Amino acid sequence: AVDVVALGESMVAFLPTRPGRLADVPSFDRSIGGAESNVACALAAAGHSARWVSRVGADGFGDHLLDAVGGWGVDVSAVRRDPARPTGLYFRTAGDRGTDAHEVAYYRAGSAASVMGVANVDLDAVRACRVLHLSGITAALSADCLGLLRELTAPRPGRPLVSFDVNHRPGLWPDAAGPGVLLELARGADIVFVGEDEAHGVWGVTGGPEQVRELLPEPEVLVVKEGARGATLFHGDAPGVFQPALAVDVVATTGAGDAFAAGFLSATLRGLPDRPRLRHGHLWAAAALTTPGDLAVPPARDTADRLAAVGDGTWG
Ligand code: KDG
Repeated sequence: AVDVVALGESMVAFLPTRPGRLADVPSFDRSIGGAESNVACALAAAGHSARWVSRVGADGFGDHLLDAVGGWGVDVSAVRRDPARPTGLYFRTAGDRGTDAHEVAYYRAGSAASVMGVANVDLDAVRACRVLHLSGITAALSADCLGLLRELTAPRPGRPLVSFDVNHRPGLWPDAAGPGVLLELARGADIVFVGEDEAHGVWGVTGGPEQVRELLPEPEVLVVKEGARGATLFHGDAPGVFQPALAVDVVATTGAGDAFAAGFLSATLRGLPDRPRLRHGHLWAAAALTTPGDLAVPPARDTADRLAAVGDGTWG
């Protein structure tokens, strides 16, 4: 069994060569994106064994995704090629400072990954891991994709630890089902990541992290991310543990949540206690926040361990 399996759609991403509206940007640089493969790539770069499970088209963009994700050291042998459907793409714009409001244009409806389901995914390859990482993006892609997530989050003897990043993407949901479905899936997971703002937007939670925990008491571990401020971890019945984030000069926020999840899961795989798990999440997120693309090489393990061990005064 590998340490981690991440299942979800990845896309060839086109990042703007200059700030501006989608209507005006003249050229884009090719990159890759995909919340779940971002997590797999970061974990593989840090020395964990990681497998990405998905579908891509039998096209050049599919070749590129396999090369690029495989190039991070991730096992892509369970990714299936679809001769009839294309690889998904997306284009992103940036504001003047890179971090300002940006537009995202997806070209992924009817993509190879959008037809993933229990019938065409190698479930043994998905389950043969210590941690299975999923996200709410997949739930929005199609009824088959949602069925697959329901199957993977259902209770089952010997199930790997299921990690679920809510990742609510309002533009992807074809109807009003998102909030209920995301809550149901999160309740079936062992480790859940959700932004405080996200919980406000999707579930109408009005209070802080404690209110999110009240709505989601089931997962053994719930991490409520409070943006640049920090994150609160709830573990079992214990009160929440708040850990401030690092103050960094943000270059691009895309992929920071994935990096946080990867850092947290790395520490989880290593059996580290809760506060270092949060600190590794923040350290890996800091690397992604200061990098333009969706993906960043995580800090080296000894460096991260040293930084995670410094006193509360420095962190807080
Ligand atoms: O978390 C980053 C992702 O949002 C990005 O890589 C693209 O997977 C993506 C999506 O569906 O938005």
